[in-house]
Order: sequence, then structure tokens, then C-alpha cells
Amino acid sequence: MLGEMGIRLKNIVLHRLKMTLKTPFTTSFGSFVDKEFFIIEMTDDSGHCGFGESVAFSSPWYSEETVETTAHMMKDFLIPLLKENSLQHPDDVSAIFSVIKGNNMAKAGLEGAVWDLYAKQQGVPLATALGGEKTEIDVGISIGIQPTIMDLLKSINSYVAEGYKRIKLKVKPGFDINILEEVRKEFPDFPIMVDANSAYTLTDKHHLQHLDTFNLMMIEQPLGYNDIIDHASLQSALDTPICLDESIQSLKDAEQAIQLGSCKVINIKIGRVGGLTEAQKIHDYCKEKNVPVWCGGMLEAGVGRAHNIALTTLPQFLLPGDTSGSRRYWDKDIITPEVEAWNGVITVPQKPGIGYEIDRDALENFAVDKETFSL
Ligand code: OSB
Ligand code: MG
Repeated sequence: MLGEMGIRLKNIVLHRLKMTLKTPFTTSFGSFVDKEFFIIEMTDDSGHCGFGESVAFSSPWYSEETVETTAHMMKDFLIPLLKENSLQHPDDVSAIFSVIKGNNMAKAGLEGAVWDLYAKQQGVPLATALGGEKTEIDVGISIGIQPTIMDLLKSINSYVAEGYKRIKLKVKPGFDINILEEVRKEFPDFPIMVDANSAYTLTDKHHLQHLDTFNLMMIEQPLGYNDIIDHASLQSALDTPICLDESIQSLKDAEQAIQLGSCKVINIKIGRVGGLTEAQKIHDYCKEKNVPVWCGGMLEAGVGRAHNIALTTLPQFLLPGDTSGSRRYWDKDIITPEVEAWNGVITVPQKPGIGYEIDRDALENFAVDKETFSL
């Protein structure tokens, strides 16, 4: 039991890993082949071990952060803050980190390890610690931009056959209306959405209005990565709901976007919003406002995937997210068992914390660097 003792961190280990995706993943801003990221391990003095995963990419294409800026922030600012302050609850982490502007992915990686450690100290699944009640979650899959339309149709076909609940297609100018025409010929009714990762501007409004003819569940992040104003103009000209991803970095952003009418759906990513505590707050606000949310992905390895699963157990996660099975990304994941989606459903693990074991051999094999900090 915790009582007055608090969470009491003893050690933090930053495992820097490099893993190669089974197949490159292409978005409107580029292709991912390898993924470098941090696994953050935290121990207390009774032998509990919590794990977090930092989701920044090597290049600042999705947002400003990179693996290197994350390393700098964690080592030079955030870990020192954890040394100077004691923690009673994981919610304290975001309050302590709030003196540092931005750098949400660096903050979220550390905060995630505290949440896992806390849940293990309490002896409850992370999902339960967050207030989630679902025992299984519905998931979809995000398919990158493919070399040809034939490749894309084949890929959709195989994921529909596996039972994923919805398909998300990456689009960009020149790879949008033309491909959707072909896709809808083959899959007239399947739940499909698109994600532009900021590839358009408001001058594309008339072009984007054609997307209304494809019966899409939603259009994700068509405009600027930090915009909510132009998205409001665009949403008022579209029937299809806009879902914001990149633009929502905090509860404040979510409140303003919903009040302005910039979107009708929000993709919550733990890293992008600075951690599970802020993700919960955005969830609660969206629940109050009747705005459906779903959990996005950052091509995570098993630890990040486990955190996404736990978050998705909260009730306002009404739409299938991007948390697909491990084997869609990796030949070998760093957790056992690996995450498996059967017919588009992932069973939420019931063991304490993230509910998956860390495969220590895999952690060693993929490591490019390792640094330990004692608190
Ligand atoms: O915008 O959701 C995104 C992958 C890399 C960067 C950004 C995004 C994505 C995805 C795939 O869409 C998410 C996943 O499968 O983890
Ligand atoms: Mg997105």
C-alpha cells in the first residue's frame, strides 16, 4: 500500500532502442523504415518496475519533437524535476513538469512509466488505475501510402479479412479522390476514414468538398499541424466530420477546437498531449460535450501499445483506434505476449500495470544506448 509513502522512485533507466519496421510506413510527410525511441524504466525500493515509451520520431515531421530533443529534455530538465519533487500520485507528474513549456512526448514517456509503476504498486491493471472498465477494445488499422492502387487494394483486402473494424487511409494531394474512387468500387460500405497529416491548406476547400461523396467516417488533420481556425472554416463547408490529431496538444486546445467547431471527433495520442493525465482530461471533456474520441498511434512498440490499450478502456473511446496487433509492425516486439487483435478486438490484460512482461533479451538486442539515473 502507498499511504503517506508516495510513489518513491529509486532509479530511472533510459533504454534507447532502434527497431526496423516489417514494412516501411509512408505518410504525406515521408516514410518510416527504422524507429528509434526510448523505453523508460522506473523502479521503486520494493522491486516494482514501471515502463513508459517515448513516441517522438527521428525527424520533426509530425511535430517539433525528435528523439534527440526528447533525450535532452528528459536528461537535462525532466529527470532533475523528478529528483527534486516527491510524488503522491501519477497526476503530480504533469503538474511538476508544467514549468517546462511544450515537449509533450518527452514528458509523456516519463509520466507513462510512473503510471505503470503506480498501478503495479496498487496491484491493479493500468486500465483500472485510469478508471477504464472495458475488458476488450475495438481496433482499426492505418495503412500508409502505397506505391500503386493495386498494392493498396490488396492491403485493404487483407486487413478487412483479418477483421479490423475500420480502415484508415493516408491521403495527400494527388493521392486522394482518385484512390478513393477505386477503393469505394471494391469496398462500397466498409467503414473507411482518411488522414492527411496536414497536407492541405484552406485553398483546397473545393477539392476537399469532393471527399463528402465517399461516405467517409471522418477526415483526419487535413490542414496545418497547429491550426484550429482554418479547420473551423473547412468543417463548416464539409458534411464529413473532421477529426483533429496534430492540432490538439492539450485540454485547452480540445476546448477551443470544440467551441470553434474545428472538428467533430478527436484522436487522442498520449505522447502528443503530454501524458495519460492530460489524455484523461481531454477524454472527460469530450464525454461531457458528446464528442467521440479514439486512440491514435505513433508506430509504437509493445510498451506504448500497452498504454494505448489501457487508455482506450475509458468510456468515451467510442470509435476503433489505430492500435493494431504487434505483428503488423514488428517481426519481434519487446513484450510478451505480443499484442494480438482477433477480429479487430484486443483483450485488455488483467495483470497489474501495463499487463505485459518486458522481454529483457529483446530490450538488450534492440538497444543502441542505455543510461541510468538514481533518484
Ligand atoms: O497521423 O496518426 C498519424 C503514423 C506515424 C505518424 C503519424 C500517424 C501515424 C499513423 C499510424 O497513422 C499509427 C499507428 O499505426 O501506430
Ligand atoms: Mg493522424
